[in-house]
Amino acid sequence: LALAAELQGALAADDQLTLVLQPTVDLPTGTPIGVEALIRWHHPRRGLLTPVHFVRAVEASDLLGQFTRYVLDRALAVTAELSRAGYELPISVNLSPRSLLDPHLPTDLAELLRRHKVPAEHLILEITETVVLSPLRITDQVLAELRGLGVKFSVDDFGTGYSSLTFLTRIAVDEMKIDRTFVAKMGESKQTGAIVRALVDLARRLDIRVVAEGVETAQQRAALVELGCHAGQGFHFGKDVGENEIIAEIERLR
Ligand code: G
Ligand code: G
Ligand code: MN
Ligand code: NA
Repeated sequence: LALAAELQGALAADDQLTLVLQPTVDLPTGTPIGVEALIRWHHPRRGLLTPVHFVRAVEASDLLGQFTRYVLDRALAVTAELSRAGYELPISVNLSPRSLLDPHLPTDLAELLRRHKVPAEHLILEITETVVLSPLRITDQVLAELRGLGVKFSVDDFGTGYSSLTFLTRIAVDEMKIDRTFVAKMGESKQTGAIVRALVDLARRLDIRVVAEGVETAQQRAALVELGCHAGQGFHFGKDVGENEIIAEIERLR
């Protein structure tokens, strides 16, 4: 059976598709300021699958809408749970660019936010720059409606595509995430160091939050703080944990 066909069963099964969660922290203090949701598929035969193994197939199938709603539903449930535990932390959800061609997404998302009683500002939609590649009116319409709900937008993996700068003019973005390939090399390569410096500077001039992905060492953290980078995410602070471990993880980081 093709992966996309098996996804139908996984969406119904409820225990096959789960989220792992990774905190985002305030870089100078290390205090948690948010949580990113990442999908995992516990496939009955193939074992644990990460997004690289199946998201492309989902995007090409007619199950993308259902999949996207499933992830949003589950992520908002986590946020509501954190809120009940006393932690008002926004959740970041990765959206497939093609979801922005779905004209029903904004109304369905509004309903999910209501159902989970999560304020729209506590949802950050992470979009990779490839969205820019579909300069369609429908995408702009969906983006505008989502923005109208009050949800936030983040440009993910910033710097790896070729339309980054255009993207920043296309919608009002609230956050830029510097791709972890830059963070990994910033200490060794003068060129990469200059790029990270310029990206942090750009974000600050645009008055948006800048998050460094893949912070693995104290040196990287210190260098990023020095450059004025607001936030970070990475193994230096904590790796991703399961849905029932996230409260303990937030408490550990506080
Ligand atoms: O968790 P992992 O490192 O394997 O994630 C790799 C990438 O997969 C992420 O950077 C993100 O772009 C994508 N991803 C993770 N979760 C989701 C999801 O729920 N939906 C979509 N469309 N992409 C996701
Ligand atoms: O594309 P996106 O940045 O959303 O992908 C998130 C992925 O990055 C997750 O799969 C997560 O496991 C991985 N990740 C998170 N922190 C680190 C890190 O410090 N180093 C590396 N190599 N990967 C990380
Ligand atoms: Mn992401
Ligand atoms: Na990403």
